[in-house]
Amino acid sequence: MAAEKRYPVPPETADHALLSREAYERMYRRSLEAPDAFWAEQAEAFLTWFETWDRVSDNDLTKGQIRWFEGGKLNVSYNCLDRHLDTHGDRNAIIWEGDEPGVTRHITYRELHADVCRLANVLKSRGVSRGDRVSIYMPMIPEAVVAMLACTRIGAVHSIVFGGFSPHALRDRIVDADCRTVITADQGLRSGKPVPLKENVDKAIDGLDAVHSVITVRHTGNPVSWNDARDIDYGKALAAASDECAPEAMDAEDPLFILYTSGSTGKPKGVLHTTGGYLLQAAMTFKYVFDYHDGEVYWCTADVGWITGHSYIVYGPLANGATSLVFEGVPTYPDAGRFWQIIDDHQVNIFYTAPTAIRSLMGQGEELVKKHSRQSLRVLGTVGEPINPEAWEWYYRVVGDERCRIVDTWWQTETGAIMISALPGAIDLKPGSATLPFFGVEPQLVDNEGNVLEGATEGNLCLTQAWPSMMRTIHGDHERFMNTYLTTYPGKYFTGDGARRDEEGYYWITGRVDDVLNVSGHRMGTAEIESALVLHDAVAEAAVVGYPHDLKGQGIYCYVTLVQGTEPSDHLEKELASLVRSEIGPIAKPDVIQWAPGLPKTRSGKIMRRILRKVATNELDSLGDTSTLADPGVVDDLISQRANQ
Ligand code: 6R9
Repeated sequence: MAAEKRYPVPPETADHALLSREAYERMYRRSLEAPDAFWAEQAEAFLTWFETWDRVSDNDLTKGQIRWFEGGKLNVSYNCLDRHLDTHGDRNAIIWEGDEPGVTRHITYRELHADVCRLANVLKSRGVSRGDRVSIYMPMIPEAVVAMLACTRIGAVHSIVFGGFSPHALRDRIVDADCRTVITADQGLRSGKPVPLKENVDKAIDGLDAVHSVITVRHTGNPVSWNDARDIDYGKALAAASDECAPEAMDAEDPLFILYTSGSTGKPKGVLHTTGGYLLQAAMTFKYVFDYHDGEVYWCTADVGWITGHSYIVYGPLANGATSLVFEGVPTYPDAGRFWQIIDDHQVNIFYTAPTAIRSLMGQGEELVKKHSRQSLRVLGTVGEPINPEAWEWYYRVVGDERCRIVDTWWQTETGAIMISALPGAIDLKPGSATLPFFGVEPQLVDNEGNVLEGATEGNLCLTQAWPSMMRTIHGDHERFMNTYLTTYPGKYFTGDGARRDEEGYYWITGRVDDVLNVSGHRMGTAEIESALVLHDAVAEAAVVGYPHDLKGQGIYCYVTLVQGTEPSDHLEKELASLVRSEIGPIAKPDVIQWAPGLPKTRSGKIMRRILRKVATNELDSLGDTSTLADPGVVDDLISQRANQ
């Protein structure tokens, strides 16, 4: 292996940063040696509590019991809004940049607070109260943030569904979480094209009588169908509502939100996060990982439909009183210089995006970047998938002018907050490595039998200690929570990722070791895509694997076996692609559909995905042992079929 590149912390960065190397090491040690004392101090420092907790932690991973700050009372919207009003009520909480360049809005903390109270009152007037679930299906507009915070104000539990999901996927999530209220917009906008959100909601809740209220923001203003008994116009309702609403005092362990994410089997899981621990760790990681200094402008390009949007567009930044930029559009509209234009227009200091965006913009050349100044930038972050060193170097050299620190942040929907990342003033960078664990995080690498691997090595990534923002359960299915995360290696949380650790203890995430794909930073279960494909009458069986894709990180490769007597055709291929689109959404569109006369199976009928992955990547010399196959001839057919396609 070539010598690893290293970018030490420049002395001037270290001088200006919140945490030095020495402070990081001291705090990290304390977080593991005296976790309760450490987290109690942080909880005091970062959050405002109405009442203090009875006990800092009460965890037992073998039972799937995770409790932090129980008995402590607080309110998330109070922490994100009210407590900032005296000192910086007139600071922008949100700078909104619309899909169309030049369309912007600035919303101060005071204004956001007033709208959150108004919407909270509207929700109350519809009978929504503590513990009720509310589905949010919105474009990236400030009202999405208002909707989230209004739920937290009254103790309702939000369940955000990404606006790119299909009506079918939305319906499943509404039903699973038993949401009776939906907050949406008439339409979203992406690259000038409308996204029919209200129409999708109407389809999703058709026949679901339990849904009593659909609150719709007029965003594009285009006509949408309306049901007076159920539909509420957001603008009109807020105009008539009071801007005062006392925050509910929630227990630290009361549910805050449910967010669905894909696993290796079955339907998406409703990951449940609770109030105190989640908010604490979102706030604390935001401040330290991005080295946030009071008054800076911060921009995360994620969507609030993903965990990154929850923790690092809304809760982390607002709990710190920061200005968070919310962007409705896409990186390439009207051209691939849009990000850099926005950074200059709004003088963004901290920028957080995904490797897939970096790779696609890298392909457009340096000119589009260089024509914008980007002088305001100080810290650059990445998240969502491993970043290849070439993309890292480009981000560092071209976007950051070799001046900005890069934080490659590894974490998951389930972890709630960043777990492994550099800290700008404390940790030397190595391109492609997420570097070192955050406070309270004790990573461990284990082999497939669960043996703990020491020193420089590679293995399955586990976390041994519970942390405050850890998911508490899967909504409605605690057993599945245990089986997915806590029983593979008993007593530890298993991440589903593989990782390498080098001599200096730096972590290099190698990607998923289970049947979860990561396509452009979006998580998808192979099983979900397979279930969609087999809904087609012509399909007997389907198996889906990932393969390396230059831009998306991974592409979706589908093997499809047709029922007897059905012939493959381009038409059928299109039908299958559109079936997946309507079942899940455009993000799950197959990249390759290969017709397979049969699938490689063991004698017990288990599909051997290892072989399918090899065929997909054309690594035919290393198919491995095929002797356990029920019918080894299947593999030859797949290989010749692949060559003919
Ligand atoms: C935050 C988020 C989680 C999965 C995770 C891993 C991959 C995320 C990464 C990364 C390498 C990083 N992942 N960040 N891999 N380096 N910096 O993305 O949550 O959507 O739940 O995905 O994403 O495979 O297990 P989520």
